[in-house]
Amino acid sequence: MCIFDEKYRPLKLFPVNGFTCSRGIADLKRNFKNRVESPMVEGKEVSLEEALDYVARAIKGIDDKSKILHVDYDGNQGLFTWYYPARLWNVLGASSTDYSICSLEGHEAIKAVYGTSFGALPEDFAKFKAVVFWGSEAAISFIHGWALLRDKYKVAVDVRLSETAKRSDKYVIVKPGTDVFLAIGVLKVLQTRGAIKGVPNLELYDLDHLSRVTGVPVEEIEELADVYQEMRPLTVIGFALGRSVNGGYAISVISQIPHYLGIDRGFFYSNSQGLGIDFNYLRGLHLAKPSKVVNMAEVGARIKEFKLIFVWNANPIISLPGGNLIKEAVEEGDVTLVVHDPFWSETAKVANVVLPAPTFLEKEDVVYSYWHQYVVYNEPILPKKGVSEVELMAMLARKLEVSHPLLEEDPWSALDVALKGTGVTAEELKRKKVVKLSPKVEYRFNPLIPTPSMLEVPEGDTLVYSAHPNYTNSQFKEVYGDRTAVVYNSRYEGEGYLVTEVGEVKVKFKREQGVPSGVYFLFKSSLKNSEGISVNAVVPPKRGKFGGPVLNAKVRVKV
Ligand SMILES: Nc1nc2c(c(=O)[nH]1)N[C@H]1C(S)=C(S)[C@@H](COP(=O)(O)OP(=O)(O)OC[C@H]3O[C@@H](n4cnc5c(=O)[nH]c(N)nc54)[C@H](O)[C@@H]3O)O[C@H]1N2
Ligand SMILES: Nc1nc2c(c(=O)[nH]1)N[C@H]1C(S)=C(S)[C@@H](COP(=O)(O)OP(=O)(O)OC[C@H]3O[C@@H](n4cnc5c(=O)[nH]c(N)nc54)[C@H](O)[C@@H]3O)O[C@H]1N2
Ligand SMILES: [Mo]
Repeated sequence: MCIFDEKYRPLKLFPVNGFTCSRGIADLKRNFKNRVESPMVEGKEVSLEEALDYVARAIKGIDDKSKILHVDYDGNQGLFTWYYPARLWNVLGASSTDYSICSLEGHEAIKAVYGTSFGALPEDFAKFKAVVFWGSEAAISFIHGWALLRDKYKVAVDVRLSETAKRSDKYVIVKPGTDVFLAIGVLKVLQTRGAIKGVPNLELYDLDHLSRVTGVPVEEIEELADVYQEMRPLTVIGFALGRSVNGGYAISVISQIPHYLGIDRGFFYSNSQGLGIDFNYLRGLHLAKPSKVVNMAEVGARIKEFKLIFVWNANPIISLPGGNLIKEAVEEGDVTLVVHDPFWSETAKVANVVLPAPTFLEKEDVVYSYWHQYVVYNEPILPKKGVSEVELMAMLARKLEVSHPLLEEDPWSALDVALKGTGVTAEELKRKKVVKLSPKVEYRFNPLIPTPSMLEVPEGDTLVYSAHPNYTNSQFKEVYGDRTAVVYNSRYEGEGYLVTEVGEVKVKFKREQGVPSGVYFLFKSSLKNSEGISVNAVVPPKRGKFGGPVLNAKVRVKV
């Protein structure tokens, strides 16, 4: 392994600057563990031909193709791994998810204000004196951004004493789901001081009331306003916020603070949708659309609508609300589950058919970022195991005897078209291996301050999550161990249950300083309990105002 470690190093290029996280470091080691070595059908090793025949038969047997659902997410952010393969399913007229699980709520909320969710670029980070990490565990989840911001004055707004809060100059602890009220409080203080003007609806809110709802003393709201007024910080808006109650409105209001203060590109959420990469073209949506689109919070709850689920690049039994319902439907024989994964994920373990996928170290791909404008040509450095997503979908198309212009256009040609709006070509990327996109971003401004009747006042106990340094969601247990769910909180120790209106799940509770009363915190890398059931089994299929799943569920505890 040392040879690889010496030879393959993180790019020295800005803004990655030659270092990586504990997962990047472990990738070469992980590559040889827990791999799906051969295609499997109903627990038996078979040839790829046999497995594909089985899948093709199952697909042909379903007349109404909307009863086929493909579930794919971001296990690997390659354009050929994740996006392009959706073409086959769109050509077939299968159902798709809405790709909402991670960040849709925030994207839509910011777009409602600015027409784009594109914010500060790494190059912009340098010009700020200060930064507010709002619902962002950047010290863990965003280490390259964190490193660039090392010398800035830092403020964290979180529901608990996060790593980021501990390592910041100042922190504000807010009650879960009340960030929108805090952000309105900041605007109200600034407007009262005359530092900003023209913000609508602020007269509908009273500062003492905002303080009570958020649990943040009035002086602290004023101090946060001081930071905004005096230091004109960058605001890093965390994805976790979008999955909280009132999450979309919280993000839209937070994103408006820099605008009212006249801070240019003063927020960063995720720049992926403003880079100019035409993801819809890669997925073939210009010529073929899914027959039905299902919100990712509802896949479990709506499982009865489907006969076959095809999963790649995702681990939905663990990561989606009601993932346990997918598992139960497979076990009862109501649904055929096909999984394409390099590793024996929890979802692969219960599948009827498992197909081995190469890792990113073993295949050609093109990788982009949610943050910077570099696109990287990913070349294989290890012998390939299994069959790539692109190959797999082409083979399946042949077995199914479907042809369509979308399937005839090879991935590189499709990429070339998809990059049209970015200022680079696929040929240039292949030649230079790393290219910098030049996104054209246009901003407009539509003020969006919700009135009190548009908001929920959260009450009771709330589940919250965060990224763990050693895992990417459910990945990397091969290297860092398979941990089970521990719920950090202020009151309980030992075994017990999390209870919601959709059920209960057994977990371990652990008292932890820095987790306020009413907050139940888990690492999203260990959602699975000792019985193999994900905490998502009790997360109801609830959607936010902008369509994203609300994962920060209201819970009761039973011990
Ligand atoms: N309750 C709760 N649920 C959550 C969250 C939370 O905070 N709380 N977080 C949410 C978030 S932010 C996200 S992004 C989602 C993530 O949800 P998922 O995308 O389901 O998460 P991962 O655990 O990363 O699973 C990715 C799978 O892809 C596989 N994979 C890796 N590389 C490749 C490849 O090249 N090809 C193929 N075919 N497969 C590959 C991995 O082995 C793994 O099994 O989970 C969400 N779920
Ligand atoms: N090491 C590592 N890095 C990762 C990942 C990983 O799994 N591991 N996952 C990647 C992915 S898929 C994503 S989406 C990003 C996510 O990265 P972030 O956007 O940083 O989101 P989270 O890590 O989910 O949580 C951020 C913080 O939000 C806090 N929080 C929860 N609810 C609320 C609330 O209602 N209000 C406020 N103010 N704070 C709240 C949590 O306590 C936590 O400290 O990270 C990416 N980076
Ligand atoms: Mo995510």
